[in-house]
Amino acid sequence: MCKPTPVPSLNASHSGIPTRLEKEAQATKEKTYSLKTLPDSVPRKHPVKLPPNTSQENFDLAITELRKSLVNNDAVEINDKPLVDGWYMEHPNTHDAFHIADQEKLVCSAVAYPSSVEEVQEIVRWANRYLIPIYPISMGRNLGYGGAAPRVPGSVVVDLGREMNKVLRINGENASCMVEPGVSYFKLYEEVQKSGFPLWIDVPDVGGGSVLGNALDRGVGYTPYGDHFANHCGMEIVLPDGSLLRTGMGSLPGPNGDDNPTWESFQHSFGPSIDGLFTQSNFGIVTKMGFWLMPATEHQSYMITFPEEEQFGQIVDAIRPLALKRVLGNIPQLRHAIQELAVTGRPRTDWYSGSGPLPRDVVRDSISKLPVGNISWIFYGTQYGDATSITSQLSLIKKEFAKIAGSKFYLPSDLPPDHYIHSRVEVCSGIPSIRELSWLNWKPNAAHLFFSPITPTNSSDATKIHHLITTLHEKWGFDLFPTLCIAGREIHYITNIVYDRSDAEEKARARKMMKEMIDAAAQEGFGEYRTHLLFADQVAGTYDWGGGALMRFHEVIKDVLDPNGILAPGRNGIWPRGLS
Ligand code: EUG
Repeated sequence: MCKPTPVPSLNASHSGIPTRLEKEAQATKEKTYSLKTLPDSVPRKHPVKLPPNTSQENFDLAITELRKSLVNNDAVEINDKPLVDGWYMEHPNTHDAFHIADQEKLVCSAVAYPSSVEEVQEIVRWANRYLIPIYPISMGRNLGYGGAAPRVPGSVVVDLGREMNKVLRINGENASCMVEPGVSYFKLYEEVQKSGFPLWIDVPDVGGGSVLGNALDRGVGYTPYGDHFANHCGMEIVLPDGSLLRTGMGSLPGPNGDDNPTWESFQHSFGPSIDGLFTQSNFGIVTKMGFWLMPATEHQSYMITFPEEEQFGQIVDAIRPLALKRVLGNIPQLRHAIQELAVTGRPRTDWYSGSGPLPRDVVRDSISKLPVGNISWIFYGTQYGDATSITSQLSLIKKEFAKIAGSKFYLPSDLPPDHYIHSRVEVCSGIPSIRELSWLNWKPNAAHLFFSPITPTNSSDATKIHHLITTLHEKWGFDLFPTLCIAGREIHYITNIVYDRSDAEEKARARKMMKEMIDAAAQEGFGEYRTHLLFADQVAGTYDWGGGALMRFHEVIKDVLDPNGILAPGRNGIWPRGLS
């Protein structure tokens, strides 16, 4: 394939790469492109996808009016050009870059770029006048869960991030910040460094996402502040009627018209706590959000390997008490050996030329040649605090895991400089990275889809869901890439399904496997914490205790706040009256 263009820098674009990672990003992109067989774009099969029940004439009228009400000349773009999947750092806002269905299935009709909260309000009022569904995105990097794509094809995507991307303030004393939707982890990190305050941000596995958007989807990271929603403080929201709301202490006006001085200090206000209503929902557009930052500290990452596949339950049971007692410093990850192969960035054909899933003996032979040797599971943890407490924590942790036969403990200094653990050191101390993208070289034109059930932290439940997922991966012919984020009481069991975007048959198989996993898991009482747009209805349908009491509650709120059903209809399975 052709040589890829330079990766946009953070100086030039809100969604770009910081200077410190420019070389690595370019090399990663070039490697991925070297495996690409798909052209950058193909001619569109269909004309512009219009919003539902909207004639071309009304659409043109509506767009003309929208253009007039927004200040920037290029504030509205019609989605009529060829669709370009791009690359992680140049992701599209026109469709799902990781299209698990046809590339043209989930497309918007147009993209609007508001440059202020007032313009967001204008857009919402406009949508109500023309009954055109709008779909807000912060950065649109929700890859594996639908990217920037709207649930209802033909919606107008409201790309908040391009123009609204400021870190509004960083408070060094309060250890907090207030951000707009277009602030990525990369950007917040740079801004905190510039501020000079000794503070950390918390980052997920890859750093290109929106801090605000990730928290609204209830994403996680890997410092002690890893629960992103739990560490938010204060929101500003444009409601579906165009009115503006501030939650928490932001609802109490500050002196002289200033923002309330405790907005980023206390999460609640007086009366019900409503912030959660704006996560994984379609009840409002969040335009500002506060976050707590962690005081920088000493830290020590480590890795523990386990030789046997069957030790899985034992590992889970060893983690639980350590996590419950908060001996473990962060939400650790437990990964399967096959990830150790994938995260090297080498394609699967380097290890195996067959078509089905990698046979276990091939994984064993391959992993045996890597520095960790013949192992089945790898645990990545990090401890925090002063050197003395880290030492005492580590001795407790080592003692517990040493009870598992054949386990081995490593510090980063025990492993070669190109080992993945060094990227874990960064992620677990709040430095955003792109190393995790290496997985995307596993197959040509690779994309991924997450299956993300929650299980209690105990060996019998965790083993049950692990077997269910393993069996269905074998049945449908996919390599199993489990990454488990293990807390004291629950596990986010993240399954990374990697597929070739050029292969319609493989994509259909991945969709069928996903459907079957969702149903089979629900029958055993397991549900997903988050899912791709295309599976939202099915997942929402599994949370049906009491004859669907929860969804009825969501729908009552939806219809009161958004009687015209213009805001992200169908998001997380919540449909407005008359559209389900
Ligand atoms: C990961 C973790 C997630 C998620 C998607 C991916 C990690 C991948 C804990 O949540 O939703 C390595």
